[in-house]
Amino acid sequence: LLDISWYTESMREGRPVEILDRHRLQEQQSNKVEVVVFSAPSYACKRRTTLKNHNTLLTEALSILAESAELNEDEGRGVAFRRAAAVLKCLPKAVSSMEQLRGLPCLGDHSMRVIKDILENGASSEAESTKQSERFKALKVLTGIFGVGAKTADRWFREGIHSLSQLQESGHTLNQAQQAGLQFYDDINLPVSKTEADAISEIVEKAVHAVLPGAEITLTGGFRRGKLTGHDVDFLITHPEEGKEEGLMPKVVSWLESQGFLLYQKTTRNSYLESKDGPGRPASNMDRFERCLSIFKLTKDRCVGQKQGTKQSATPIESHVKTVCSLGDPTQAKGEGNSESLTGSCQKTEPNPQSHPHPLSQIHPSNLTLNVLGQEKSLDVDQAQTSGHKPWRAVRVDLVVSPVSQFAFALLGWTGSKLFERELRRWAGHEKAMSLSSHALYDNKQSRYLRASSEEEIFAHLGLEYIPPTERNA
Ligand code: DCT
Ligand code: MG
Repeated sequence: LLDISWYTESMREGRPVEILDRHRLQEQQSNKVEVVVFSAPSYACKRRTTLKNHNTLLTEALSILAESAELNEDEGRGVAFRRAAAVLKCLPKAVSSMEQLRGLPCLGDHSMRVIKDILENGASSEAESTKQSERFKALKVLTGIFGVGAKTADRWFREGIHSLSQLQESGHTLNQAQQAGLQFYDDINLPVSKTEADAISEIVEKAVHAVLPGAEITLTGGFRRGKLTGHDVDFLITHPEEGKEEGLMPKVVSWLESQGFLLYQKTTRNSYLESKDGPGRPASNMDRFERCLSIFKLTKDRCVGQKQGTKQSATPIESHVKTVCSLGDPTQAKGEGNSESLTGSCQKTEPNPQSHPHPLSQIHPSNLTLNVLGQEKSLDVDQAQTSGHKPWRAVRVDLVVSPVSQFAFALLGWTGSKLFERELRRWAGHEKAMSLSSHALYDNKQSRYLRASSEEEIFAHLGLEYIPPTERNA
């Protein structure tokens, strides 16, 4: 077999392929082990990456290092580790020797060292010590708060804040998102299941169709790629008639609010104008649609009922409304703005007054304030975390509205994975002199926008073979 240190040394000096091939030939001639050498295109958007990963030990270690780099705001290093992990994710088999990797792109010295450590010792000492480090652990806890990014977490960490309780004791003023993030911390850090995503889909569909019949809703993000869990649920909304989608988000949001489905929401208006913004800012496109970052209140019976196939007598929407109603006293919410519409909708849609008392009636009274649609500030984390008993959970939901003319770009952009998207844009820019965003594709050579009404057309414009969503899990 090959001498690994000789091999990595050669790799580092950038002269290995020919020599190695000759070496391998000699091996084969002398009837030694035949080595499967992997190869793959260097752009992740040219690879088919399903959820079947044969190298989880390697990719998990590299992902920890990527995460750590990202938490330290070292984007370059983060991307390098993400690329290394991604190339291993698409391999048809588990890697068993360093030699098999020599045909693969995206594996730098550092990633190679990590892989070698795992192949030789069963684990990466660097990934392990990163996981154990006080800084990494604290930054993970702090960025687990919705609305807290790496920068804020780092500032707090340097002030000696390493935990949620230290944050609460610190007296820092939190913005609304962060307050909600803290209040629903446990739920938000609990993976969302596909069943729960489907239940949310039903609610979103109901809301959208109530305010704009004919509008179309698509589940995007990880769930569209076939993932069974996610950290949130992402939706893209459009209407087949251009312009009909304008002003849709505020209406959807107030419908959802009136039904008691929102614990928190922040809507940002569409700020993309083709003529004005042009193709020049493709990387900063993610927040330029009409977009709503929200936290949904999902009653558990909706999902339990679906899972066990024992559908409740009430429709899902009705049973949710019932739950909200069973909180009873609307004066609880007085002065918080949403109580009136909440009560009103309850009275209208209460489906079955004879039904069993809802389990919510057993909940501790202090939790009732949670019903006030995220406006209530009195709860602390401990109180919010009586989640064992509460019959609902908080779920992060992202809603995006796109005009139908941009829909294909938005769909491609919001399906992910993040690395797949990054690589698509890199391919477009570096190989095709085009700028791809979630709004449009601009051809710099022809100085014009390339239209598309499907993802397939965009891949074709980019000169790429079409990769379906389930194979974009890079
Ligand atoms: N996206 C992107 N660049 C970003 C953020 C998001 O390209 N900076 C795209 C890719 C995925 C999609 O938006 C949804 O984002 P997430 O929900 O963060 O990703 P996900 O793949 O859905 O992950 P999860 O399953 O954990 O929700
Ligand atoms: Mg998602």
